Amino acid sequence: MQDPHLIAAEAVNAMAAIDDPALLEEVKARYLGKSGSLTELLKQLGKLDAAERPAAGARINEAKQQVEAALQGRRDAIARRELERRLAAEALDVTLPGRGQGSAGLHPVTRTLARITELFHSIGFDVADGPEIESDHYNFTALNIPANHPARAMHDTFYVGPSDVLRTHTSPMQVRYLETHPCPAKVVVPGRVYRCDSDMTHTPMFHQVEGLWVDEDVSFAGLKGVLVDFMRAFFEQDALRARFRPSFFPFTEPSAEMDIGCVACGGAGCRVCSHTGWLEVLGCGMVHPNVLSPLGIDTERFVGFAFGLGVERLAMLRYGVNDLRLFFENDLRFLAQFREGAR
Ligand code: 2NL
Repeated sequence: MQDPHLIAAEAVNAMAAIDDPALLEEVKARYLGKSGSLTELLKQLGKLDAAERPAAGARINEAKQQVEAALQGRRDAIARRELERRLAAEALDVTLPGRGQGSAGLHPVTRTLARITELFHSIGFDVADGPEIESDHYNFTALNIPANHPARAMHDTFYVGPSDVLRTHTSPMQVRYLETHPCPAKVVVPGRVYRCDSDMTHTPMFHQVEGLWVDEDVSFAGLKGVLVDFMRAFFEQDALRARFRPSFFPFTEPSAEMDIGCVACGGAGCRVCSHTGWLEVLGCGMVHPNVLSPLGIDTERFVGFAFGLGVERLAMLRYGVNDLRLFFENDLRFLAQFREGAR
């Protein structure tokens, strides 16, 4: 019988220079596999005298252990080398300064929202906000939008339950405000609103500011004065022209839409105003008695006016942004232009 220790020495020698794990397993098979040379020796044990077997068996096992130890040593060395290679390849200098050192700023829509509410606050309007998930009672019924009104159809409204919706305007919060504040009431409600609508000029979420003034002596003339003054202050144009066209909303009567002279061309006609010289900027009207009466407000004594405007639209006009989608992409090259001081 061959000397198992010689075979082991040969195996250890053969493995010593191997770096490739697959090659290493091949060499292992040659010695320890089913028909490996040490395995073959074990099979020959039976041919020996019974007296010689224990000692021979022990020597073979010793030799196998030597080979296995060398094998494990190689496997560990290969794994260690692989780890070192990866660590070197993926080296990271954690002491380098970070890249995000630019200063942050408010989003242009946020800035516009703040500007609008500040202007109304400066003439005595309270500022309130409320839930974005509303019951159809507050979003529709309380606003004189009956059950079969087209504004309730699925294609306009995101339903989040059988009778809960993502608010389609901030008016529901104004109803809540009237429930909790005695008249006279004078409030603006800024916030996110949702409509199931998405194209070049509509996003499923946008921002609105609605205003409401209920008192004994508010009038349509007062409504016009407040809104014209607001637009002149917002666009910083003292001579900004304005006009009111008759319109319809279920919650106001009479209702109107307000146009201002185009702030891009001064009224001469351009692409921004579709060559009309006018820009539609908001909807408004005298609050419908059907909205006030159910709230216990005496409509013989109190009158209200209300308006709603889109914040993205005013932000586009003020900053000269020609694509609504820029507000939602959050590309820092766009946003950086609106940092404080960038104007
Ligand atoms: C638009 C039109 C409008 C209102 C909103 C309102 C709220 C209450 C009662 C009556 Cl609680 N009206 N809000 C009134 C007229 C128009 O918004 O085009 N918004 C973008």
